[in-house]
Amino acid sequence: MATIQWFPGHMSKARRQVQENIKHVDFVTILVDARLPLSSQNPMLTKIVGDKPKLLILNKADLADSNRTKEWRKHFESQGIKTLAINSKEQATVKLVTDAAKDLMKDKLAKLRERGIQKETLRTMIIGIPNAGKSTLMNRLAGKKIAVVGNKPGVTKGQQWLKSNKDLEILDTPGILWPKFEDQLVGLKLALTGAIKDQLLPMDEVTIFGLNYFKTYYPDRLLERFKGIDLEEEAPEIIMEMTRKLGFRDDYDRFYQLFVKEVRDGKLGRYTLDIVGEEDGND
Ligand SMILES: Nc1nc2c(ncn2[C@@H]2O[C@H](COP(=O)(O)OP(=O)(O)O)[C@@H](O)[C@H]2O)c(=O)[nH]1
Ligand SMILES: [Mg+2]
Repeated sequence: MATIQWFPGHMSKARRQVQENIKHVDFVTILVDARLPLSSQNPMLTKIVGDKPKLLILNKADLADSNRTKEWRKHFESQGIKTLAINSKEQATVKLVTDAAKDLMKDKLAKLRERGIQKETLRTMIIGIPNAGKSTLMNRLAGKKIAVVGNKPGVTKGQQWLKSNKDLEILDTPGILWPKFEDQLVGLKLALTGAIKDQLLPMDEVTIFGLNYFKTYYPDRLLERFKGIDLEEEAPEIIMEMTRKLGFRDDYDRFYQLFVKEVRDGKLGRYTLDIVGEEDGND
């Protein structure tokens, strides 16, 4: 779990680092949590990435509601953004990302070929907020052999290109950007999925938000997991009832911990907290 506290100084440093590294890549790999395709984006993403070709990856797709993932991909694609939904823990990811990269860059590569330039290897860097899965994806793409490709002039000293295969190389330092803070609802979503530290928001609020969300969109999951739950009741009553039924007496904190952990671990099934059309990006 990331422990970064973001202050304005850290933000501008993170932004500078990403923008410096972006100069050396052919395209940028933006990693978001598929459960939060908007809420887990950096609020200044468009400005930071600029004109570089982008591949928007919805990671942790194995934890997300697959129908909503489809809707989100359609939404982004309709804005001309190339997307992919993956589980970084799977080997199949390597081919998916490589193929998407080649597709994203096919016009550029064709133009280069016309001019007699045969460019084989595409270079990218992974950027995203903490916990999006940047390290997991990078390690997956680089494979066990972690073939170091050597320093490239201009890239910050000590940074290297990791070879995924003949078509793809990844900068070994992912760009870590800050999450959205201002919006209360976004904060609750980030907390419920574990994208931000638990200390940042009260667990009772996170639990109530989660309970209400599942009540509205996935009531069957609650009924199945918490037998005897009365969905007609308001969240605080449900919490009291369930805490007692689980034998926790009046230790509500214990219920919050349990509930939030189970939601994060997918014990209540796959879910997506952002809904297409309900909110805008705030770039
Ligand atoms: N289920 C699932 N978990 C993932 C996936 N990608 C990353 N994770 C988990 O998410 C957590 C954060 O991943 P990490 O790579 O450290 O994120 P980073 O902070 O962006 O580098 C870890 O517990 C990973 O195991 C994925 O595609 N599916
Ligand atoms: Mg990491």
